[in-house]
Amino acid sequence: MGHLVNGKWETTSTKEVKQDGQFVRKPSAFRNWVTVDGSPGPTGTGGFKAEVGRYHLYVSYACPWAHRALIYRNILGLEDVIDISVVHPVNMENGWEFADFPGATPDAINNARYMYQVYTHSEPDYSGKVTVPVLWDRETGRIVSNESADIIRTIADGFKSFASTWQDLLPAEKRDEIDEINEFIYRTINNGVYRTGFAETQAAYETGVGAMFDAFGQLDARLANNRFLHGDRILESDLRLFTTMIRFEPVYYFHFKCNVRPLASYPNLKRHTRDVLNTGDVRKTVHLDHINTHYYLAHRRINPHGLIPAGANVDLEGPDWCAQ
Ligand SMILES: N[C@@H](CCC(=O)N[C@@H](CS)C(=O)NCC(=O)O)C(=O)O
Repeated sequence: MGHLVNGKWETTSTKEVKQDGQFVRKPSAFRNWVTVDGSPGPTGTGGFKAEVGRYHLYVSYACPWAHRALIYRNILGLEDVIDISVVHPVNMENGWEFADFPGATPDAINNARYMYQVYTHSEPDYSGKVTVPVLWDRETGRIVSNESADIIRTIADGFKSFASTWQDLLPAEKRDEIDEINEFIYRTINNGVYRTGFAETQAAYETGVGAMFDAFGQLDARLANNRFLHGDRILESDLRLFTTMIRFEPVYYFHFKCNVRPLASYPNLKRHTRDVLNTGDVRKTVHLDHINTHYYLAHRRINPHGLIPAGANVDLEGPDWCAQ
């Protein structure tokens, strides 16, 4: 995976592994918000007023961070308000590409071949990583945000009046609790799977995998008496947990060596993942073919021959994963 340097694509990978072998994710570069009246959000500049048909999401169906944005668009009923372009699941030396694959699309806005060209359309001398999701503004021809944690909040807040099935996924009285558990889940699970899978020393791997399975134990206990993380209603942290957990059996357990225990041995966590999958149309946002193709074919450093293991073809339509 390459990156941009002063608007030029370089195929050498950005080093995200520290000397002690730990994977550390770089922060996102575009941090603006779409708001009801175009006033600035918690970070960034203003000027992005919520309007129907003005904003566009660039996503990969494989990516757990982009998946957050897709779930929000789906669960809040914003499919006719924010349209999407979907990249090919395998990002190699040229990064994410718009190319033929079932469910992938051309770039509907910039007609780019590569995602890095979308970034340079917005900022011609951009330096840094080229990631998805990206929230794009047609009117200014700029990237609003490439940070999924912000994108989901801006979608829920800014577009409330256009959402056909809006629900409060971040109630004010739960916000501190949600921020706290989000941080814990990000560190140990959402990013924890990458920390474990991309570790380059035994010690870094063991730190990552240990923290992750500790967290699974804690969440499984928390979910013993609660359907969702904060009670009987699905909220933001449930959706953020879900995008990692739905990839756990097919991918992370084997590919990222997260195999201390199978998901099925955490009955409440497994049930939670199944419940979220069967909430509304969330199931429609899960594309296992993109997920398996991406992880097993793009990460050649850890899977040099690009083979997809047989067990990755989890039957999400089977009794194990259907509403019970
Ligand atoms: N903090 C970002 C992370 C996004 C991210 O890392 N996306 C991955 C795909 S799963 C990506 O595009 N990686 C390409 C690269 O690192 O070059 C977010 O949550 O939006």
